[in-house]
Amino acid sequence: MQQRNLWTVFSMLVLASAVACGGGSDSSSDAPAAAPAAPAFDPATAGNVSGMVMLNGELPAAEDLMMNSDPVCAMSATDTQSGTFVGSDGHLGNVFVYVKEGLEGQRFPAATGTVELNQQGCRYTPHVMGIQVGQTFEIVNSDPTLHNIHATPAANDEFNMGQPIQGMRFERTFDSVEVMVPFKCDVHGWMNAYIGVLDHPYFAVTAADGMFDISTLPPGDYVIEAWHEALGTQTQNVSVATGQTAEVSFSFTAP
Ligand SMILES: [Cu+2]
Repeated sequence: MQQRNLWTVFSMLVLASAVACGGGSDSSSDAPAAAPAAPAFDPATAGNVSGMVMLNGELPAAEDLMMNSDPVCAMSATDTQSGTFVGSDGHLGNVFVYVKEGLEGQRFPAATGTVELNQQGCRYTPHVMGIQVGQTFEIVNSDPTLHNIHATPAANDEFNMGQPIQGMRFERTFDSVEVMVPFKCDVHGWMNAYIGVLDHPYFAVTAADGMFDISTLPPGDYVIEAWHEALGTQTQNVSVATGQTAEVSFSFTAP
């Protein structure tokens, strides 16, 4: 009992000294000057960018992935089509569209919601996605087989981890802007995915109809880039005005 009281007193002393130190450092005149805060962005002044990614020519037939090397995959996969060429009626999906230039000097806190890269049916879902620097994303194995997730970034830290058991999950973040971070599975050579890492939340991935929306942008002049894993990148300049939606379209040529 006596020992417990001593611990209580000790804990209070530690707490008190921590508070005192915290308060003292603020008033120190030797403290380095903090970086100037970026001007606060008022969402009431925002505008939007929306548009479409088109494909000139015929959409290549989706590659039918051969999953025979893993009987679990061969038996359970419901979708065996590669995600590289997805689209309909001249529109292109799985294109990462984002603000490449124009937001320099502005700070946007990382989104707090966790996004998921799922391994399901021996494919990655989604095939293309975006996150912010510092934002947590979760890698999940939904299959009753071993996946080995291998990120091969250029600007961020590489990692390579096995998930042998269905239901396993782990969390990761990236520290640097990178478009795009490739992912592959070292067990199943057909599995690949791409994650765009940005220091702002202004990105989208086109669905099969090629449409995208990037909303609540500060007014300004921007370079918008569209990235496709096989067809490369294209850029467009756009001016965003308060309360307006600027239309932008991209057109890739089929291989
Ligand atoms: Cu795998």
